[in-house]
Amino acid sequence: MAQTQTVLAIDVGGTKMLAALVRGTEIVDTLRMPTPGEGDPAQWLAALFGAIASWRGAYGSVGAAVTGIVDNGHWSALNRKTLDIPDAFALTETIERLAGVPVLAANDAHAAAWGEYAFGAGNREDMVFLTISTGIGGGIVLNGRLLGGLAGHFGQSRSAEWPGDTLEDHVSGHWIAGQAAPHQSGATARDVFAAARDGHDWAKRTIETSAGRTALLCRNIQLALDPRRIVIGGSIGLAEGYLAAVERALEPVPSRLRPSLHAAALGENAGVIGIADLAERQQNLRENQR
Ligand code: BMX
Repeated sequence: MAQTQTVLAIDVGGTKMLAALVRGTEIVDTLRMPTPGEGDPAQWLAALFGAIASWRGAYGSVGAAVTGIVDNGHWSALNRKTLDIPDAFALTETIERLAGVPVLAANDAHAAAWGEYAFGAGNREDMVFLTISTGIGGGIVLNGRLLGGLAGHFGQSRSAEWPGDTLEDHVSGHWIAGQAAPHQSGATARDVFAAARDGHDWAKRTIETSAGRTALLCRNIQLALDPRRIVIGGSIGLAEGYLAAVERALEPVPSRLRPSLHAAALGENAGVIGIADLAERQQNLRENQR
């Protein structure tokens, strides 16, 4: 087994970008910055690599976990309200030019699913990962294999309840913040959780509504895939009280149909740890094929 290499892992979400030097499951160094609201992916990536220029030479490959769909190294948005990415952006080619080492790119929730499966709350059993964050992302690991492409993009689900919108438009961080507008202008999702803690009914109702819709999604995932576990992550999914609210909404469900929910053990590091492992596996495969 090749010696554990240091991988540069980046996680580009709708709200923040995280860069980490990862060795196995050890996070050697990290840097966080907001995902710029304007410009294009080339500018966002140049800004991130500029901020970690001092790490050059410390890593042998890059793993990129990104919100949106990644097809053959090209990056596109499924929901431009989560992050406005132009169609088929040349992601791996751009990062290889910036980093000068091989790159593996995958969807952020897929990467986090692998991280939780291999090293976290997934316990290396058939599992589904759900990130409730700026959007709703998901990853599926069945029989030890991470499904790719559109698999797990539960946030894009449609309903006659809101024609033209997606499920995440009525559950996730953007929606929660939007519900605060009549009560607290400019509030973020984090402010809504604080208002709920302070006893404001409008905030508690907002969180209960979001959690109830997440509970319904989990019930449908259970019927579709019957995973041993559903692991919940993301800034909303891991916010204080959210998972408990989802569990409360599931209490009336008969036990055989009720999903087994677990909080993501790796927290916000699930994506970087997962993509680092996937990138290292690909690097080892390349070296063994030489
Ligand atoms: C959206 C979609 C998914 C992503 C999910 C969570 C875009 C840009 N993203 O459903 O690919 O996994 O949001 O994204 O279409 P996050 O930014 O909240 O992590």
